[in-house]
Amino acid sequence: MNNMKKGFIFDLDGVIVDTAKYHFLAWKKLANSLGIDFTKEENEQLKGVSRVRSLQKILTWGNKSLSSEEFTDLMAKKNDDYLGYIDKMDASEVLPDVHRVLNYLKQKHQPIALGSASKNAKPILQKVNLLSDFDAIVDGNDVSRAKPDPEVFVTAANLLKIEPKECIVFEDSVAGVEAANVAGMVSIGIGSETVLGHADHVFQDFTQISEEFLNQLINN
Ligand code: B16
Ligand code: MG
Repeated sequence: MNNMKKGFIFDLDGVIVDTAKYHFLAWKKLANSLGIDFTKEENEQLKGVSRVRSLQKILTWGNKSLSSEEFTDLMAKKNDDYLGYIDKMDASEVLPDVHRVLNYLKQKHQPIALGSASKNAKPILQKVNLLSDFDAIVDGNDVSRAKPDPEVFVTAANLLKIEPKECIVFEDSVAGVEAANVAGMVSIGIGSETVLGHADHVFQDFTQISEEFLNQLINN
């Protein structure tokens, strides 16, 4: 049976494009300027969480407190630095086999949404030429509660008019997999099994995701 419709929701950073590495570079530079350092492991906690929450975490790690003015200035500084990387992006930065998976789902008439914490999601999709591939886009400008709260994915499901339990989420972050699980959706971790062991399925990247597996998701 191929006439069933599921809601396929994709995270952006670290799933569609490897902007996670740019967030890391920009946060690291900012933290270092404050005399704070953090590890790759700690960086996992910054993935999928909002800009505000990320800076709060970094300040906690460095045992530092700032005035609200300084806090706002630093967030702007980090974003400017990050946008410098984004500006140079083009379609070649779409991660391997993302086009194949999106095209297959489209061919099977499956609704597709973006569910990202990033306030820069739309300009990034535009840069890599994927803006028109999504039936719905929910990003950091549309939600008030950051992952692991499920708001971003539940909002995407509503826009697609698909029940949350009929939705499948592709996520690279600990917080995002947790959000999908809380929403009652099928969670697919993209990355390492060690980090994303709480997902229903984990794949290193989209090259590992077969059409057979996608058919199972559609038909189950
Ligand atoms: P921005 P995702 C998230 O995007 C990133 O993983 C996270 O590292 C970042 O802090 C957050 O977006 C906010 O991004 O500063 O661009 O608004 O993974 O949910 O697509
Ligand atoms: Mg992500």
